[in-house]
Amino acid sequence: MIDIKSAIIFKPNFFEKAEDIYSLLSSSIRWDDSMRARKTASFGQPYAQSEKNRSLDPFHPIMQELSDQLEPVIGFKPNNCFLNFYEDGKSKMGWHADTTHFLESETGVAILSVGDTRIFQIRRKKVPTEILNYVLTPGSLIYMPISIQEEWQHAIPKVVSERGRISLTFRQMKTE
Ligand SMILES: O=C(O)CCC(=O)C(=O)O
Repeated sequence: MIDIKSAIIFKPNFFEKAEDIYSLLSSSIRWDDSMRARKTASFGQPYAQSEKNRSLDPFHPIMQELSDQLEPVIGFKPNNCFLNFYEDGKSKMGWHADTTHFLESETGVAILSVGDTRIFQIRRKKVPTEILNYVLTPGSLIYMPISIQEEWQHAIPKVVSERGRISLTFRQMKTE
């Protein structure tokens, strides 16, 4: 069984200028608003099945800068940056585990936060009352290795807030 607390990397103050990055991304990205729960955007190597047949924009310079900062901490070079824009506290992400077969082995997902603070919850699939809470303040990093996805789910619940949050999620997708 995986020791979840040591598998996860959590750094509340990982990067600077989170407020500037939030302003830049919220105003300058072409957001996909086809989903009700939140807006999304994807850069680099295609991420979702629906993106496989089109080429995405390369990383914005700020994504590249953050990716370079992540590399020594997570041990691999991300090639996709998938953004989630939660415009206010009603916007959320439900319980799920990530699909891992399209990720390079021995990698995972690194999540950087800008904007308003949200709680990141992780629960054991077999014991859903066993929940860990991580407070994702602006400038924070949380990293989940692939290995936890089989036994654990995660979610971003609704909160009471008028303010928005953007997560920048970095992955290394298989390229063939
Ligand atoms: O926005 C977040 O922090 C959650 C991202 C997430 O759950 C995911 O990428 O699987």
